[in-house]
Amino acid sequence: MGRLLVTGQSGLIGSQFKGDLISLSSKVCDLRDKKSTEQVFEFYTNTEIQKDFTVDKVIHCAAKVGGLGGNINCKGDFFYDNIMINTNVIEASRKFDINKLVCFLSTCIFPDNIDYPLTEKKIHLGPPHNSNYPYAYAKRMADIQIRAYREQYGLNYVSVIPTNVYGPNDNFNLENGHVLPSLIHKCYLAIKNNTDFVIWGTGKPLREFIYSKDVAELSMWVLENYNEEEPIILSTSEEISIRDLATLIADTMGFKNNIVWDNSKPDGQLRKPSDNHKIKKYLPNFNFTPIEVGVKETVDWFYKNYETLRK
Ligand code: NAP
Ligand code: GFB
Repeated sequence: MGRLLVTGQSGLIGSQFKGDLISLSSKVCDLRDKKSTEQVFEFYTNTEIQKDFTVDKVIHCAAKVGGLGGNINCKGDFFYDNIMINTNVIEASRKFDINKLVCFLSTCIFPDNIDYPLTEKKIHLGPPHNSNYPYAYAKRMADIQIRAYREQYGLNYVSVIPTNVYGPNDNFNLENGHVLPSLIHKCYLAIKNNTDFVIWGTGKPLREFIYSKDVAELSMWVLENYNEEEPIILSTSEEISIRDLATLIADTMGFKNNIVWDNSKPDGQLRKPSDNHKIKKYLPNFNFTPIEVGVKETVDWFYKNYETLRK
């Protein structure tokens, strides 16, 4: 039984995989570089070097990731980095006999105009939202590469499709971060500086949030048990408006001043409701962490790690 290698292990989701595993981050290897990627895979799968501890399973979390602002401002980087990282990791996994690979997609890669809810079969049925099409198409190509490698090489490589994810060790950057960590950071500064809590857009958009710890637990189940060509959605299927999310964060952090809306900032995609029947079919008793609990734990982590966290 070989070892597990996790790419992107220093990130929000990757850091939730614990135990005896090989951890990769960009400081260890730039996965945009084919040669460096293959050198790392060769090293961890070489029996002469690793003896009985060679790697034969990979959870692939590494990616250039960001919120609405980050995607809008760096469209070229979001395409190039993600198409290179995914192509190199999936090819290196094939070349060095990795038996099982779990690749991370995202519900924002689905078509923007389509009948809701989003189901696994709808991934390629139309263009994604304009705010993140480069990221979305790069991720869709990972799905294509995996389907092609399953057909030609009979490889048991699979993909998961989480909704918006949040939790400890997220990116709390005010420009490029996702909405939930950005609002926690903004609320902290509004309390500290006794100012208004400024939220982008109208507050009308709806999002589904899943806790990073749940994503890691579900992905470990997928690694050990899921063998289908079709990706699988990881979702609570519970939508919350950005307005209600802002209120939840304000209440959790004890903010008492005004919440104001900056309509000069984009709303992005109005909603992307997903259908979680497939994962629920396999794991009918899985208890998703309620958002109130996850937000409280993330806020506590934020205060404890403010000096060193990404911001
Ligand atoms: P994250 O916190 O931004 O972490 C990204 C990870 O990728 C970090 O470990 C980073 O390493 C690594 N990385 C970035 N560029 C790299 C490169 N060129 N070479 C090697 N490693 C590189 O991301 P996340 O939120 O955990 O996302 C994990 C996966 O889930 C991604 O595939 C993402 O697309 C997907 N996803 C995320 C969400 C979400 O809401 N966050 C939702 C759906 C799907 P360094 O720390 O060294 O930079
Ligand atoms: O998480 P987020 O940035 O990205 O959420 P998406 C954006 C929603 O939150 C928009 C509102 O409706 C924004 O108007 N919002 C309000 C804010 N205040 C803020 C704020 O201070 N910062 C941010 N970031 N948003 C992303 C994709 O879409 O979903 C990524 O662009 C990725 O590629 C991610 O897939 C999961 O949910 O709109």
